[in-house]
Amino acid sequence: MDKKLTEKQIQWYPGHMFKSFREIKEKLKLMDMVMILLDARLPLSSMNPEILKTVKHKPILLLFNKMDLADPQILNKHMSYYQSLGYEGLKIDAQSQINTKKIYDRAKLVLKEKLDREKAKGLKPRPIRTMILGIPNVGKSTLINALSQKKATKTGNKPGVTKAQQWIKLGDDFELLDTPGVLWPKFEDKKVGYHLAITGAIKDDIIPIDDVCHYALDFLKANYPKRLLERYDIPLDMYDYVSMLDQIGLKRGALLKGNEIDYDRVYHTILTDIRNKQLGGLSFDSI
Ligand SMILES: Nc1nc2c(ncn2[C@@H]2O[C@H](COP(=O)(O)OP(=O)(O)OP(=O)(O)O)[C@@H](O)[C@H]2O)c(=O)[nH]1
Ligand SMILES: [Mg+2]
Repeated sequence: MDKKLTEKQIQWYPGHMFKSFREIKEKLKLMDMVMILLDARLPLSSMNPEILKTVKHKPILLLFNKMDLADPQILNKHMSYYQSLGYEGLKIDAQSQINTKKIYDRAKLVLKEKLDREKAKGLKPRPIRTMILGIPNVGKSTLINALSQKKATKTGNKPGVTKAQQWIKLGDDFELLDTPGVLWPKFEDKKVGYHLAITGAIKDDIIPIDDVCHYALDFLKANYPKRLLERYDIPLDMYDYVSMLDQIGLKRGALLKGNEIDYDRVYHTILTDIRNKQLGGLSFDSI
C-alpha cells in the first residue's frame, strides 16, 4: 500500500477491496469482454480509473445504470462523450428492467469481430463470458438478477453487499461473473468523494455527513434551485447553508424540544430525498 495514504483514506479503502481487485485481474483472461456499470447520475465520478486501466485491452460495454434517477439531458451528453472516446454504451434501469433486454445485442456488437472469426472457423455459437464491474451499490447484482429473471444474487441499498465473486449462467446468452464493488485508494478530485457519498457508493460515515450535505445543498442551489424551492420552500435568493438547513428543518418538522432544529435529521432528510428521487432526476458530474 502507498505509504502516503492518510489514515482516513485507508479507512475507507478496506482490505477486501484490494483482494477483490486482485481477483478481478486474475479472472480477466477468461473473459470475452467486460461490462462496466456506471452510475448514470455521475458517469465520470463512478468510473474507477484503476479498473479502466486494468481492463482497457478487453472489449468493453459501458452500462449507465439508474437512468431513472439521472437528469436525462446531462446523461445524454455524458453518453456522447464516452461514445466520442470509442466506447459502446447503453443507458439502463436495472431495477425496473428498462433496456436490459438490449444488453445482449450490444454485447454481440462489441464482440462482433471475435464472434465473426469463430463463426468463420465453424465454431458453434456459445455464451458470452463477461464480468460485471463497478463501484459499490451501482446495481451490479440487480442487473444480474434482471438478466437471469430470478434472484440469482443478493442485492441491497448499501455498499458492500456482494462479498465474493459468483458465476451465473444465463441460458445461451451469457456466463456472467458478479463481483464485489471496488473503489480506488485516492480521489484526486474532492468532488468525486462527495458524489460517491451523496449517491451511497461509500458508506455514510466515511466523509462527515455535514460536509456531504453542505456540498449537496450548494450544488443543488447552483444547478437545481427550483427543485429546492418546490420541495422545501427555499427561496431563490437564499444561499446561506445554515439558513437552508433551518428552512428544511422547519418545513419537514425536524425539530428538537424547544423547537430547535434537529440538524442530524435534516442531513438524513436531504440525503434520503436525493437518493429517492424526491428532488427529481439529478446529475452531479458537469460536462
Ligand atoms: N432507482 C434505481 N435503483 C437501482 C437500480 N439498479 C439497482 N438499484 C438499487 O441500487 C441498490 C444497490 O444494488 P445492488 O445490485 O445490490 O448493487 P451492487 O453494485 O451489486 O452493490 P455491491 O454488491 O455492494 O457492490 C439496490 O437498492 C437496488 O435496488 C436502478 O436502475 N434504478
Ligand atoms: Mg452486489
